[in-house]
Amino acid sequence: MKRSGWLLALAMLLGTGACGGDDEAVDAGQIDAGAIDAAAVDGTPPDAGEPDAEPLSPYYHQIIFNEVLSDGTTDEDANGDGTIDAVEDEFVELVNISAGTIDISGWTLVETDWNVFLPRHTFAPSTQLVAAGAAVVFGGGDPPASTATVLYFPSNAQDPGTQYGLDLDNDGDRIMLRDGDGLVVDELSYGNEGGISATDDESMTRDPDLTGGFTPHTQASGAAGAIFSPGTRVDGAPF
Ligand SMILES: [Ca+2]
Ligand SMILES: [Ca+2]
Ligand SMILES: [Ca+2]
Ligand SMILES: [Ca+2]
Repeated sequence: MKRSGWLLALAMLLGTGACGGDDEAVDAGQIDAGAIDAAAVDGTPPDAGEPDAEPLSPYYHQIIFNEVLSDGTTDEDANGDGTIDAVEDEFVELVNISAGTIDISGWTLVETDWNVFLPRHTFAPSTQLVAAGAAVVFGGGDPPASTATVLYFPSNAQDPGTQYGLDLDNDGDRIMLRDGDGLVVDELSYGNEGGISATDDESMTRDPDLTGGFTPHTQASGAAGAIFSPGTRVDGAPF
């Protein structure tokens, strides 16, 4: 098969031409060829879209998704940088629910409806998440400074194809946290990817924090009308 045909076939396999439907509609020409070539070399199969199809990390569910804002077009500024931005204010909030500090250096966040091979964020060397600590990754912008227990990051993939930040589609997506070996630590599907319902104008959060199922943030116990709580519990208390 000619290279152009091979790329087209792979693009179709990845569903890259059919993603979006909201503000993150993309052009198939933005597929990261380097990432695809690397994936082909190491034999990583295209994602089958089945939650349990991938091997699990020894850290499976020791760090979990606790809150996700896929709709960056809310009436508030999630990352606190003074600008409400559909891409930059999206976020995922991860919490270490194990008993000890976990080194998350080289771990990645991946969304799977566009390009499973292209991490939206890779945690830098020497990144340690303490027990009960949170790590919040925003789509971009200028997040708050990290503290001893809450780490804040803008998504950092250094590639033109990552212009959509975390690329959390409003109508549905499947996101994964992978360890340094690429093994699944936690995953979350919402909206048209199955799993929990997608929400507009507010985040999806566990109620109660850490242990409960996901619900729209304003409906979580203690929210008091808050539409999200990146880096804190629903009621604003620290983890
Ligand atoms: Ca979005
Ligand atoms: Ca902002
Ligand atoms: Ca996506
Ligand atoms: Ca929260």
